[in-house]
Amino acid sequence: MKKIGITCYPTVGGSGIIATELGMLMAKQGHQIHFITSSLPFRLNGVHPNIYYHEVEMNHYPVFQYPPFDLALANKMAEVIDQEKLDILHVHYAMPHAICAILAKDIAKHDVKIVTTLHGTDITVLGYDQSLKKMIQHGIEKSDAVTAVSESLVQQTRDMLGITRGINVIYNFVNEEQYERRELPEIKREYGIEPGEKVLIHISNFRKVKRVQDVIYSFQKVQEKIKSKLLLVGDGPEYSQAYQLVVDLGLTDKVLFLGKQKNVRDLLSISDLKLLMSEKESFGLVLLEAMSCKVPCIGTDVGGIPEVIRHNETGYIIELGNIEQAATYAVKLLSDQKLLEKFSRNSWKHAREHFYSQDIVQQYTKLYEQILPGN
Ligand code: GMT
Repeated sequence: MKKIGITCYPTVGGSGIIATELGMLMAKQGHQIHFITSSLPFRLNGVHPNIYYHEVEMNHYPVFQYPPFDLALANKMAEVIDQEKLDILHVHYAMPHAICAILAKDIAKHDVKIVTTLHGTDITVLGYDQSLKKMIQHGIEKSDAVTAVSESLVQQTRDMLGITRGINVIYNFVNEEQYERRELPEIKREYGIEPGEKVLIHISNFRKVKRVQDVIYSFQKVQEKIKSKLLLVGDGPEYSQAYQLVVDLGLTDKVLFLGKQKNVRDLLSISDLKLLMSEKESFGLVLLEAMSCKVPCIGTDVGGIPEVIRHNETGYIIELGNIEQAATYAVKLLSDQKLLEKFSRNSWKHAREHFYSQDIVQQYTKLYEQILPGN
């Protein structure tokens, strides 16, 4: 049994989901898990005797223009390392979590090993920022082990930050029990989806990098040829622009803005095809969620997306911004029921064979064992 601390962003997002699911699976295997976060991770919904939650509390003093949250986090980490005698502190995101962990290790009396998982935004966005670059490099160099969620992210980390140390690729996974397709004709009816109508879906946090507009333009072309609807799930900075575009294109009766949704599985269960047309994406967890629910995907030739979608087998890879190409592939797939069913089966199989949760958890535990004393 190992004692493992986990720090992640506890709010919605793929990295928070992975960190929490990993903690829950490890707790089931008998490890003791200590979440150290600013609020309860949103996926941490069940109770388990091996799971503990340590909240980082902040006092607000008028002398500080900005409350020093990162320092409070490092302080809390140090406290938990000593009190609980943690073996491993696994942090998700180099910035700021790896830095906080290094500081905490320095402060704590008990020896702990730091594992940092890179999820993408810390490298592909923050890595450009000169005011943070050295800090991110330091976090990566000083961790006892570093993992990244795709080969592409490893390469980008090397290219952008000049990192030469070993980085292990450990792919993302989904909770298979949760992401299992169900037959839900009543939900289709409730959303006004007519029998025979195809459903396309896009799920994201509507950040600029997700290029939701490309999804809408592609759908515009698809619906000219195939009776279909588009579900847009999520919310974020580009939401209003996306909404306005749908109005301008006269597609309001065919595009459903569903906002943030907790039960993504049921929405995927009524979908035929998923579109992810991002300009940056280290992995694209939503693709795996879709594939696990037997939904084929079309994604851009960007970051880790081609490591998740098998072109011409589980979906299609298109050039970034190539709306025409996306629409052509979507029409090809949606107009051929046999092909669609084949891609749907392939997607499920690919998800189970290459991203199976138990295999991924084992890769993490093996890594922990490698860096712990006595190995
Ligand atoms: O994509 C986002 O905006 C959220 C971000 C996160 O922190 O969850 O996602 C990153 O980590 C996910 C989990 O590893 C990956 O699936 C996403 O591809 C990655 N996002 C980017 O690289 C833009």
